[in-house]
Amino acid sequence: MNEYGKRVLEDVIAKNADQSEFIQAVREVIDTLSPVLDSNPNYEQNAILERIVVPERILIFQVPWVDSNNKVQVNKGYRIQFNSAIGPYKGGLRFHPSVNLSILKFLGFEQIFKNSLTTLPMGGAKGGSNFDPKGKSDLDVMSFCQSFMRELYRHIGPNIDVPAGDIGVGAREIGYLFGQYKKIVNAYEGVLTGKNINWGGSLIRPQATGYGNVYFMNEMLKTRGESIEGKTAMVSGSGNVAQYTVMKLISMGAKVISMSDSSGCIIDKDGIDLEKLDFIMQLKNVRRGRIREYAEKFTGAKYFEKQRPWRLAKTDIAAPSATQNELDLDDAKALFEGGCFCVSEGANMPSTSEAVAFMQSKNFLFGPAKAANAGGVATSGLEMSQNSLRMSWSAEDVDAKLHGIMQNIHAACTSAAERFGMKGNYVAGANIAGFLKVADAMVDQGI
Ligand code: NDP
Ligand code: 2IT
Repeated sequence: MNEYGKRVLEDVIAKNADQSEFIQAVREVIDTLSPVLDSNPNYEQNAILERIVVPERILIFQVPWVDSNNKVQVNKGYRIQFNSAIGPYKGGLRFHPSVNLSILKFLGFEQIFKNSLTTLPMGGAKGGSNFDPKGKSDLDVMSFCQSFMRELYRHIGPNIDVPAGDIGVGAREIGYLFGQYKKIVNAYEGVLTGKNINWGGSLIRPQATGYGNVYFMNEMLKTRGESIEGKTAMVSGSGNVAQYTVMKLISMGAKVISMSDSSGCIIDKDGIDLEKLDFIMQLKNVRRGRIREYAEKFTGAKYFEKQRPWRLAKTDIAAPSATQNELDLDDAKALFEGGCFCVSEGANMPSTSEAVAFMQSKNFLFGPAKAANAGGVATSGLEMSQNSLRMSWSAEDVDAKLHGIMQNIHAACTSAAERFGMKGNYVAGANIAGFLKVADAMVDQGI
């Protein structure tokens, strides 16, 4: 590892010893940047690494709200404004009981490079709360969102910081957050993305992360003369990203055999078709039920409590689309044994470092999250443009732009990896291509 990189990494580890996810994300980036740092002493002279690993601003605030039993509840709210070198802060909000500083810092850090890869002018941010929307009534969720926004509004704005969804934050939550922001600032502006299409959202934004990941996967497969058509595919998760990943995989001719939630997973050897996917979308988006019900409804499918899909069947390709570190070394080994050769990350950092190293050693086509799932935030960027223009583009238009962006990201990763002697390494390619644009902007803008 480059000496400068090593020094900064050691400092990050020493100062954030309890933040394992954040350290995991920083280690991977600094590790792959070695050849860039070797050939550009300018970055060390400008302390670019020291500055890029520290958020420009961290906001932590109290979120008190009254639940439907008239009981006062208190949650913790966060917004990490990580880097604004190439545009206003941009990134999702996650509502999940596991949310803490380490998880939000890893997500915000990765968002810097992901947003840079999209080629759109967006800095990196992430936020959220340890609030758990699961099992809560719409009124409880609204009450929480309103309180969350009562503090957050003063720190965000269409040219300052534009939050969006992530785990536990979908169209419902964005609606309540937007409604409260609008009331407080008395302005109708594009301060959040992922809005409903009827009041300022972009067509294809709900589909974008999943569709984008499949477009990216297809680009990787093309480099080996392969395609999605006829492949068996495994997907994890059953939320926004997973649903539209499955939809696009089906439409491109794959047979998808798995999905999951935080309670367990289903394997359907007959394949999940569009009708079965519609059942899942109703189940998850409307009834907010558990994936277990899928196996009760469709004979031929089996439910595995507290398990992840990777070791339970053979597959050609896989798209982990639930959460971080959900695919470990043993999972990667099982995938390899089963003939899998392509993994594209829909979720953020779903593969452990050991799993990534193993898959790369076996010559997998491995699409890292920063590149593979960038279609979501890219389409958020397109939503921001439409809001600024006071226009809305057709679904075909947005989908074509998304497809083009994913092809460009694939090309940028490929050429950056090649330029620095790591041909075929999409992890290095994504980190380097994402970093260069941000680092050069930081140098240009001074301290
Ligand atoms: P959703 O909340 O819509 O869905 C999350 C899914 O993952 C659910 O099926 C959920 O299960 C499952 N899940 C959540 N946490 C865990 C856990 N700890 N263990 C096992 N399963 C879990 O979120 P999204 O689909 O939006 O997000 C999924 C991933 O994609 C995240 O990593 C997110 O950061 C990433 N991502 C999202 C983007 C977006 O635009 N939404 C863009 C880019 C990346 P359950 O139903 O039980 O809660
Ligand atoms: O991880 C991500 O890229 C997201 N959750 C989407 C962020 C966004 O601003 O659309």
